[in-house]
Amino acid sequence: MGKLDDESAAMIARVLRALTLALTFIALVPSLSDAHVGSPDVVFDGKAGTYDVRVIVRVPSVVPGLADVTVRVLRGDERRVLIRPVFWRAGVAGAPSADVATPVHGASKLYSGQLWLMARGAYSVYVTVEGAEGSGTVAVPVVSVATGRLGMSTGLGLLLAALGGLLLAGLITLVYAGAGESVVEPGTTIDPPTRRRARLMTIVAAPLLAMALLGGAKWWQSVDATYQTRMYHPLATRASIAREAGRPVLRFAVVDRNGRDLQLDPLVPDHGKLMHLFLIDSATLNGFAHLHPVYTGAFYSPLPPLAPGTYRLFGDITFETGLTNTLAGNLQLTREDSLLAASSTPGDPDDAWINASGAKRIDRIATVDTLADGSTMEWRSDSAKIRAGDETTLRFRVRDPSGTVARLEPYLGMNAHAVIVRDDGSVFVHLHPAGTVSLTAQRVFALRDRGDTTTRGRLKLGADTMQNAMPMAGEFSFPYIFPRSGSYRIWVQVRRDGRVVTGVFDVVV
Ligand SMILES: [Cu+2]
Repeated sequence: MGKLDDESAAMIARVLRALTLALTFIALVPSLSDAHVGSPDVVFDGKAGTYDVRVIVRVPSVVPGLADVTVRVLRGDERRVLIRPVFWRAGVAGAPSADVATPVHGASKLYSGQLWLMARGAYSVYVTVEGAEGSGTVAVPVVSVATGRLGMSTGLGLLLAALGGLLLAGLITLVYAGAGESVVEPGTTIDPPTRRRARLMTIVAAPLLAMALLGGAKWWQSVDATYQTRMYHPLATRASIAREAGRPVLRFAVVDRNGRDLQLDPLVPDHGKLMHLFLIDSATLNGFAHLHPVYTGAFYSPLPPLAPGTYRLFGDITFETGLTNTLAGNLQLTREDSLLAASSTPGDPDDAWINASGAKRIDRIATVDTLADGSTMEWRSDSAKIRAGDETTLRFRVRDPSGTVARLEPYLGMNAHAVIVRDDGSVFVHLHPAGTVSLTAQRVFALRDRGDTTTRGRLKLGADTMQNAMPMAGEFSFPYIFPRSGSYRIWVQVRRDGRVVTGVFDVVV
């Protein structure tokens, strides 16, 4: 290859400089992360057929992205474990085939695997256990949303820019050589007209290549912009107190950018309620209410008797697609509202509230809280300190005033509910003994698989059959992964003798 003459070299250098600048700019776009009521890991304790399993799904922050799935067989003689991602609209029929989860080296009865979540929306991870007792499958609902954007490190950006520049220089050199050297016999020198032609070709080709490159950059920027508009953003809400016949009524609505009420997509009841709304005093964490508002364009509930102050609101809802969401908001309670609410009656028989400080959790020693009806709730010791990011099992036992383990009545279809909040409000989760998953979302998936939808894709839900009157054990546990370290308060609710009682505990993770 002949030497490039000075003019072409200077031009190529200019193009390269501009190109490096453009590529560096693209590489340096900051990565965004979105604040959410952050407890993204999914933990499920339950049965796959006859096998007891714990399933943990660590969802990716980007879509498409890889979800990490861990399956622990707690009881049963398994031979192998299969995992499969099912998208709500595609159903089992449209889902990719199952992957065999690999046994985790050095651990028994523990399996792991990765699944691609390709689309945004409600997914279910189908876990199948095969073994001596046949085969059993359970669906673990997972919400697939993009909460983040993967950024490129400056180093990698510069390296790619340099490599791209090299490629472009190579291309330009190829054009120059193709129009010049390649048309003359080997060993002979290029005559001036051919050289002029080659130079001309290069001068024409360089801006064309640069334009192709800029076009590529533009395309990528538009892909990125679309991705960002479709990233998960918490829905904006407005909470206020209205008066109805002299009584304070809490109004909670989803609003658009201009502050106008927004109608929600069709919801399905979870444990027979469209919303499970929690009010938590943000200053002291002492005031706590668990309410079930009615929905008529906005959510309404009589205000429970809480002390004046600023409250954080967390409202759990489930959409027909099986997608779950927590609406977050703030509410200022004045002294007058609080006084008027003192004599209010609950809007729903399952509403409950408490105004109490927590019992401090001391490691390795059981922590006991006395409940409103004289019974006690004990947080049973486990061997080690609770660590952020590790799976933990929170075990509780309720004893009646005489000291024997209490029989519980089902509260919202289950023997116990727990709410965990980080003291700054940045983490909120509503737990059941089955974990973080919404049992309604699980049911929605089962019904969709059976084909119980209308022609327009709407779901036909029968009466809620979750409620039953069977007495339940006074011992229960919640599987959970604390997302990060900090101070947390835990409210544990059970029903005894027709009354909902709440235990309050504090823990530092
Ligand atoms: Cu509830």
